[in-house]
Amino acid sequence: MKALFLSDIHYKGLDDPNTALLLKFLDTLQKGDVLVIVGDLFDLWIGYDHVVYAEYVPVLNKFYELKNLGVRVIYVEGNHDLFLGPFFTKKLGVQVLNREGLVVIDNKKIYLHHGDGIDERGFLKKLALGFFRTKAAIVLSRLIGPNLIWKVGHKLSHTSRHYGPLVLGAKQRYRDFGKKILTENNYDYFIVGHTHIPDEYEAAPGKMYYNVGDWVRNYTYLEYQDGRFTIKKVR
Ligand SMILES: [Mn+2]
Repeated sequence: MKALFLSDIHYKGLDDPNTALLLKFLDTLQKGDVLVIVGDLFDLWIGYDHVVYAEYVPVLNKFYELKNLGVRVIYVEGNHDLFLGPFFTKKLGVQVLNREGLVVIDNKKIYLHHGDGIDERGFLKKLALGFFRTKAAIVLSRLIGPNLIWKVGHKLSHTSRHYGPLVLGAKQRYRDFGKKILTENNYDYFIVGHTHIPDEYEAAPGKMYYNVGDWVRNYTYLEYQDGRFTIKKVR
């Protein structure tokens, strides 16, 4: 049994150069394996109960295949992919977590967190990030409709796509955050994304912190196999 952890692919649709790479990667999963999306797999997903974005059909079909194959899929909503349920939960059999939550894989207690909200500076940014996860945001997205969301959302996402150097000290603050969660609770692992910077850190004896990285610059993922975690490169 293996578990693969992916984060911040920021998949944009059929013209995305990572399309073949992503589909091939998902094909490596076998019955009994676990796939964990640590958020922002999609560059834009604001979910509706019965409508999906046409550009994502091949990837969604892959999720459907994984369900039928007997792969357990866990999806932590990021700040670019929101309101995945009930399509993902009911139709694709995916366990969806709203930004963070505890899962048990191979008897190990793993706390998953997309990573937004840990190091955001400024009141307005915090307020905006918080708002996106509320019921009011769902109602608003229903009013706006998927066509306009796709058009405007992608424009906004592109302009915010300049992943500059991390705010000074952010790497340490992420580690500190993970360490706090790990030491205050009886968890074994803290796994996060969002910064796009892969990282590995022993927060306390036997308690590990991992940042999964991204497929924008680093092309990394985290693999769990035979009781060991390893950060690997997809290409
Ligand atoms: Mn993110």
